Amino acid sequence: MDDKRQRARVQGAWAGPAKSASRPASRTVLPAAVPQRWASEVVNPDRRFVYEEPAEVTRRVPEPRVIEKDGTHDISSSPSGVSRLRLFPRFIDPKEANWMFEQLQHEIPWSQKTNVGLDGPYQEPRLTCWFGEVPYTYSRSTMQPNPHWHPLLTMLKDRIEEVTGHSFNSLLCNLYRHDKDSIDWHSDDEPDLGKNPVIASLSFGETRMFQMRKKPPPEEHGDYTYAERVHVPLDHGSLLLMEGATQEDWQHRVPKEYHDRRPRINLTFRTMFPGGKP
Ligand SMILES: O=C(O)CCC(=O)C(=O)O
Repeated sequence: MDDKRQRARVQGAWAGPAKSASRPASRTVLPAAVPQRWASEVVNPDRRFVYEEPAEVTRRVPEPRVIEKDGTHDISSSPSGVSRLRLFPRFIDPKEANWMFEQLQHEIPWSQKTNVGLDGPYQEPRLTCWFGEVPYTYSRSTMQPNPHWHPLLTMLKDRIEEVTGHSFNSLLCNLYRHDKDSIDWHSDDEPDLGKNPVIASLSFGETRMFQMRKKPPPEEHGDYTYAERVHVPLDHGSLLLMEGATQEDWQHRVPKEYHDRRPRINLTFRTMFPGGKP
């Protein structure tokens, strides 16, 4: 068990006047099972056991807030600003989404990227493809510029820009081949994305859980045990927008699953400002 929770103990105190101080004990007849040494408490209604919950017990791991409904959801507010999600569960009609998924799966030049971690190089547990005029570096490995947008991707970008009012110049595509493909906790906060980037995330195929956790305050020393959490199931054809301070104040991931999952494609449209945001 977690050390902090193990230390939590039930504690309390006897309230009301002491045995000798108050009125005489009533003549209540005690059930035979009540031991004599408890008698004064049982017969004297002024002496109740008051449960005092220790501070550590009140600190519960919060249940995740599940967001499934269409609309704008402000998930936090801090000196960095409001962290805002906008969910469009049926942004693409399911029938249209079916043929789009097939095209994207077969026509995008997917590959497996090698990142560099503290223990050396490792392959990402998913396939990716980058579109944009500038390179994209994360996890100490760079994706080269690729201006050859597939026409379907250009059409989707235009549709998203029209509906959301935001414009995008780059796209990271992710293909989760099965339940063991995933993306680990991170924020989209690379310097070229500028402050408060808007990320538009469009999903096709199998529903996977998009999980978020709030970055802990300094006194937690990087411990996320009690961090606020948000879960958003991302279905076939759904669009999720992350806006405001979401990347500064939150992390997100798509975890591995323990049951079979069919493939899923996720397109994350962004705007890169290589020389800094104007
Ligand atoms: O697959 C997803 O929904 C999330 C992808 C993601 O976090 C990313 O590309 O940075």
